[in-house]
Amino acid sequence: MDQLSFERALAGLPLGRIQFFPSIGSTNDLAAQWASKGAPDFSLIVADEQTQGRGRAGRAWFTPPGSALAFSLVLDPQATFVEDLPRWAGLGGLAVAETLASLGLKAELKWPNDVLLNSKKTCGVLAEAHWLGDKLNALILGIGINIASPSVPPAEAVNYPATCVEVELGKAVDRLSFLRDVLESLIAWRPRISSPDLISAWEGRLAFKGQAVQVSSGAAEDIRGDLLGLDEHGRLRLQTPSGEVVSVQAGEIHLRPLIDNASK
Ligand code: BT5
Repeated sequence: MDQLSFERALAGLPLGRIQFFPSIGSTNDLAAQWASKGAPDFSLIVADEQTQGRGRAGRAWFTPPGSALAFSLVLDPQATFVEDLPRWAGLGGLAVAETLASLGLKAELKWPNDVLLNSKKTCGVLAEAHWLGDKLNALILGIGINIASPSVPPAEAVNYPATCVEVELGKAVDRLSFLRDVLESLIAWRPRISSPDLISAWEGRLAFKGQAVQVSSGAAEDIRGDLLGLDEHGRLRLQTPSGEVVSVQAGEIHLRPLIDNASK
């Protein structure tokens, strides 16, 4: 992997600038610095290895060299309302799920930001708002995808079972063409970021739909209920045992089907 191979593989896509790093701390951190300096819309930072890859709330994201895709896009927020920020993580997950579907794999989206294959996590999305003063300047959309088996962290290092695309597909996958397909899907969906279509497509691939789940935020009390779907902002809709329908904000939230004893 090098800068030239990315430029060739992504030729013709309406991207901003592309920067490739053999090894970097976190592509999201560098993308945020780039956004402050006025990176053009749809600029891409991609790394073969991350030494400080991040998940939500400072959790670590494992990206060893030679086996994963780790990249961040600097996106013009296009007048997104703040309450619609959860939609961006949905956009990232949807693009990865569509790419997996084109390979014949059934991916499910575990709200708010994971892509599951065979009930195991194969991709995480980290969407971060970048503010300049009180202006939403950019959206940093970071996506990490486990492609080959060395990218799968050891079981004791993860809080949810993990897998990778090649194990689930049973054959080798070209990382560059996978990235191109994800970007094509993102490019196609981005103009519809505020549309009901995005929510329906996301909801159509939602994991645990109709099942009893528990959502915990660490700070607030856990909420239990049947997972109904998404509301118009991309928040999770649950029906609690009392029959009340509540919307849960994205953030420090973990989701578990109640029939599964896994704990996060
Ligand atoms: C996420 O956070 O899943 C978002 C991950 C986003 C990573 C991308 S890579 C490019 C860009 N640059 C960055 O620095 N980040 C983004 P969260 O839902 O908080 O899940 C984090 C948890 O997933 C960790 O605490 C581990 O338990 C688990 N984990 C870490 N690495 C993993 C991997 N490679 N595969 C599966 N699970 C992993």
